[in-house]
Amino acid sequence: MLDVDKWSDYLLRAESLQRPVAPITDSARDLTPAAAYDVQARTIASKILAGEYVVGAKLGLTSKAKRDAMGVDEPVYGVLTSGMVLEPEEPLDCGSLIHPRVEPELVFVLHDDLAGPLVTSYDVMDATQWIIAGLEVIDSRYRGFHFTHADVVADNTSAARFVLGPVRKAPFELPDLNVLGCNLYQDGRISATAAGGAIDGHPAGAVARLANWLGSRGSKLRSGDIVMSGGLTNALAIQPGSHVVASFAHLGSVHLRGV
Ligand code: OOG
Ligand code: MG
Repeated sequence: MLDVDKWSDYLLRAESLQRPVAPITDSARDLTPAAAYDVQARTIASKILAGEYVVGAKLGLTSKAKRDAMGVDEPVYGVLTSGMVLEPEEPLDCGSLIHPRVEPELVFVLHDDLAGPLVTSYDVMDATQWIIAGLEVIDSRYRGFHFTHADVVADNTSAARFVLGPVRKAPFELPDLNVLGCNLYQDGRISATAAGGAIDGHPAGAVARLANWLGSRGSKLRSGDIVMSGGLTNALAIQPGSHVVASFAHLGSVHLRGV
């Protein structure tokens, strides 16, 4: 049996000391996906004991761009907590992180619970109050962002910070999310472009898969949850002095400045 507490503490220590560690699977070859989600849950429980609270959920590796970049070919699910929230215009303190990267995401804010099984993308759109542009800051606790699927699950899918853009739109105010475009800029230069269709099977389909997966574990997405549907493009490294902007059709621009 995997020592869940030990490996969760291993990752929590890497996070608090900002010192990256070797993948768990280097030593614990028996880290199954199920055990990896147990490690993740233990890490979230520790953060809650320390005063944080859950604000939503995230999907990762839902786009081909991200899966190809990270060398992991299956989506992952993680938990968003209050300690990850950056206020608009709040700079990113790079010194509090290991090797942060930033990626543009379509974010869903729910006004109804979504409990699997059988949740469809239509159910997701019905349960969505707002769609918002977001930038997610990921910060793998593993050296060089090298990990297997199970490792990144245990590491709460590299979740570190996120910021939401200034514009909220109800789903009916937007075109099909598959054709909603995003330009990603670093220091004033275009870095990548994508549309919502970069997320496999539609961004709402990805959220539906998350709701169904949570349902299979006796859990659900809740009214008020913030749900990040996954990086549309590969992530950009951010350092003190760098400035990342994601400019979305209909949803305005979301900025992040590294300090
Ligand atoms: C894993 C997290 C992936 C996304 O949106 O694809 C993720 C990583 O790339 O470190 O958040
Ligand atoms: Mg992400």
